[in-house]
Amino acid sequence: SLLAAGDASALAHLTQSYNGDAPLVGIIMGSISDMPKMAAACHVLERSGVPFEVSVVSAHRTPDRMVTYAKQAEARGLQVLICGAGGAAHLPGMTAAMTPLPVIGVPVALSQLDGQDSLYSIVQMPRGTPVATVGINNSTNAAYLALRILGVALPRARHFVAAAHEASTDAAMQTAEDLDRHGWRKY
Ligand code: RP5
Repeated sequence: SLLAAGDASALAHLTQSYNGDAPLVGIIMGSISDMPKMAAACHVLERSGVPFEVSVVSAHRTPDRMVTYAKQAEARGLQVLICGAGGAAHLPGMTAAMTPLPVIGVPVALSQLDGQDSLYSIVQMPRGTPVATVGINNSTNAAYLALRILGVALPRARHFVAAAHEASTDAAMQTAEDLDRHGWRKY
């Protein structure tokens, strides 16, 4: 098990895979307090039908667990990692340093600095060890980016992304029709 002795058993339920098959996407976050912001990624992946797992892994509270997770990720069959962290957000960069898999970072906003600290920590990786960084608290985009990466070789992921984009286009045009009803739209 990836759960180190001493990890709160309350976290155990988070280390599980969804949708039955071996997970292709691994979602990790520095603290259970990140979960409200990371849940959106889980919901997108759940809807896509692409198997994923979610777990709490902290770079400073459980560094050995982070090393184990990152180093075993590829052999365990994961293909993309999503890492959410707040403050001095070193989890995504440290993870990227220990795996060749693509790593997507989600800056989580804490009460200080509005998440700009997390954003800068994650996006400013030195050359050679990139973390694909999405917007502050935007784990939705992290999930869609993971699906786009998987979509290169996985039709199910590609089709889900295309359908989701089509739905967002329909919703935008529906809004435009609302404007038409008022006679406000000129383009
Ligand atoms: C980071 O510290 C976590 O990613 C979280 O965003 C932040 C605060 O953690 P808690 O003190 O709420 O556990 O490592």
